[in-house]
Amino acid sequence: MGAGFGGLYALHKFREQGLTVRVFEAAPEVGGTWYFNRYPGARCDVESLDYSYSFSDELQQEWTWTEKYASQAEILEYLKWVADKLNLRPHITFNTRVISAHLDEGTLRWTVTTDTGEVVSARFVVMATGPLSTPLTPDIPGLDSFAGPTYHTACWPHEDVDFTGKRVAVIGTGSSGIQSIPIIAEQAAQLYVFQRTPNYSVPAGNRPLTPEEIAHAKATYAERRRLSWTSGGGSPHRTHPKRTMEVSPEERQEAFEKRWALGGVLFSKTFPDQMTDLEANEEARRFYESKIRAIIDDPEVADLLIPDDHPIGTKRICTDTNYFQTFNRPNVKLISVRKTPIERIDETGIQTTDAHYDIDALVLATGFDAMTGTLARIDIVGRGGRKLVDHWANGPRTYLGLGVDGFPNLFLVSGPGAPAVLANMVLHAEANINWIAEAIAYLDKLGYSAIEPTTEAVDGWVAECNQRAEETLFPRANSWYLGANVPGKPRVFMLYIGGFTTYLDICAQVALEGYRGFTLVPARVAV
Ligand code: N01
Repeated sequence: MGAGFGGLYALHKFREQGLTVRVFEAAPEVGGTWYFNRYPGARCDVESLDYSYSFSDELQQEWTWTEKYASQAEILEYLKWVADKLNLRPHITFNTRVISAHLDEGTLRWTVTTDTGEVVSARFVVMATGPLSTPLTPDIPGLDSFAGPTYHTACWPHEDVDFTGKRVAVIGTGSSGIQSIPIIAEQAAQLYVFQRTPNYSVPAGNRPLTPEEIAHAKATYAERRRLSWTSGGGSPHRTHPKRTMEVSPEERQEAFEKRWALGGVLFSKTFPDQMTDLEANEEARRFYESKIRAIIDDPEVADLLIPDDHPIGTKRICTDTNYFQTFNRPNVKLISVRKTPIERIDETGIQTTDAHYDIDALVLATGFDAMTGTLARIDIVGRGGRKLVDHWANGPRTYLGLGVDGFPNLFLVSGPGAPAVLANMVLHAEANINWIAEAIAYLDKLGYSAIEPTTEAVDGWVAECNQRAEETLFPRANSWYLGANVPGKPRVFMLYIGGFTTYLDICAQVALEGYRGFTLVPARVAV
């Protein structure tokens, strides 16, 4: 399911292996998250040279990225190009959403039903549905009564939206809000930014790639990829070799400056202890604060924009272009929803506890029901008629982020319990799919019909993920990593935080030991 980075590679890989593959995609085009998230300013926060398929040298030699951080439009073009080049489209059914997947315990096959009424039977089901693919609309009274257009960043219209001369409100200041606000501010007559929690954001330092940089990268791609595959986060950059307080203040400052110049989210990995030691984190936070205060003219606005409720990096650091400068513009007003909460939305605008803001258009940059939201909206039923949503009622439970007990032959790509968004998502998807492909080949070679993690293995992995998270500062933030952005969602850290390369080693070792922690069902006793 899904024709984004994960689904496209899965289709290619499985087909190469001689399997019969069908891909269902809700959108009319490939791209997944990069098809839907086309809001103004949308671009990736991982460098384009790294955020691209590594499995084919031909692809990485032929495609040429134009900017350090690729725009949504360029990434979408890339994925369309890959789909055409690898002739993937004939196997993808577009405009089709899977509504259910039910296990037949007798045959251990899955019956998959779509919203177009198609029913298919599959031995394996691979959920490449993405961790951030179900947009979250806030439960604000009166939202539907607003008379003007309302846009969600994650399902932006495909025709141009022009805010010229308009009074616009943006609710939400996560990555999507922080990227779109500067562009909307350039167009709008008046922009109101409704911020609940201030976020850390580091300037991208985006720029065109020079022909020399591109030539060098292409000549040394193998090494760049090797560094990425053996890193903590799937990119070729390494943290400083020493801990934060082991170095002199001058060396520390220099290291932070260097990371700042690199731009964006990797600032949270300047030193190896930054996300585990509060004193180290505070050094990074202070450096950050001095940089941001220097950008913002009004110290009171700066006070509102600088987070004081969570350590830096415990929510994904945003990657922006001119975000903080935007608040120096005369046509931009920041409203702290913490100080003056939104009471309701009416026909003409937004009513807070102290004012009414008249607007012509409303932008919701309010995020996603992440990691589990999309899976929960598909009726997935495993052994004994048990629904995945019930199985996960207290939070998602997987083994290696790849499999679920009671759901044989159902695989997840970048699922809960994997590093997923804590790593470069393209390499992460490749790694998961390579593992799944090898597992299927192993089953077929040795005459097994199915693979399913044991409950014991799942319990162990959930405990491992929790323990790893507890050793870090991450649980101190009310982030979507913990489901904290969705009212009523169990507060569970949903990612494996032990590092990309460590995770890959564990997955490889499990396979090497004959799929330790999985039950393999011999074909003849599949009853
Ligand atoms: O969503 P978010 P996002 N009233 O959940 C606010 C990836 N991504 O779409 O923090 C008022 O981060 C909410 O406030 P609070 C990336 O992994 C990557 O921006 O809950 N405000 C928050 O400010 C990222 O982390 C890229 O208090 C409300 C905002 O809405 C992830 O996607 C670009 C509210 C939601 O922020 C999600 O990012 C974009 C309410 N009722 C996304 N409800 C790049 O690669 C919610 N909010 C650069």
